[in-house]
Amino acid sequence: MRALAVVPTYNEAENIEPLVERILAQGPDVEVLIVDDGSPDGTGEMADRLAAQSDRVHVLHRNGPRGRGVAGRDGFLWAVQREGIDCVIEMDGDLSHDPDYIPQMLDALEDADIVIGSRYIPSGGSVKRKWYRVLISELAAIYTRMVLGMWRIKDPNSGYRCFRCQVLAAIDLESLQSVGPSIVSEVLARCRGYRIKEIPIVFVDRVGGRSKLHFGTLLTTLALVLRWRWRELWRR
Ligand SMILES: Nc1nc2c(ncn2[C@@H]2O[C@H](COP(=O)(O)OP(=O)(O)OP(=O)(O)O)[C@@H](O)[C@H]2O)c(=O)[nH]1
Ligand SMILES: [Mg+2]
Repeated sequence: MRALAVVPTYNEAENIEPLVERILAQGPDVEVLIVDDGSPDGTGEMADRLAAQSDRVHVLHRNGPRGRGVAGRDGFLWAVQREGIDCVIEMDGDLSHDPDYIPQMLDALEDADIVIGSRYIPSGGSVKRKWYRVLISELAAIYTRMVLGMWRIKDPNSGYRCFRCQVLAAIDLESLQSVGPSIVSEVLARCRGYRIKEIPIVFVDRVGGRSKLHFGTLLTTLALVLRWRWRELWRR
């Protein structure tokens, strides 16, 4: 199975090289697309250098308004338009998502359409995270499961996931509205009806670089989840 890891980056200069190296080490059928929003710290230029060294590394430089959501969407669009990609792995560029889980994700995709790397099933978890961040994340997961009516999925806000390309091609990526990290739950909400499986992952809090997630962004995300669900029910 040919897999493409889509990694949105903004100021990940400290992380990008080891991350790409570790993704490529997962096997010859694994490629990586870095979607950079003109990072002032030079992440985009580093990505270009890595792409010059390996034909399994690709870079998409975005112009215009930046955001984790729009960058992720453009990465997915790039993947579905490219010939020969069977599945897309979505992951962060800060090494919080360990590339060593990729083979397990691809195995799990044999009898699923989407595989979620889950912190909230047995053997999953978070390390080096401050207790209040873990608590907020757990509460946000319960909220999202409840509002979306996807109670079976324990970690709906995990940004470490793998999709069969057909799924991404079918969910009308162009019409996604999220600019920021709410893209994760917006995409999931559109995947109702597909075979979704979770595998345990241990999330490691970022060591290098700085978080771009603010409390306000989190609140906006929770409000958006409610809005999408409301619209979905209204249309029925
Ligand atoms: N292209 C692009 N990527 C972004 C943008 N904002 C964040 N990212 C990337 O999205 C991923 C997740 O962002 P983080 O800042 O780590 O947010 P988080 O993982 O939710 O929060 P932390 O736990 O604090 O790290 C990282 O790879 C970021 O570099 C953006 O505006 N544009
Ligand atoms: Mg992070």
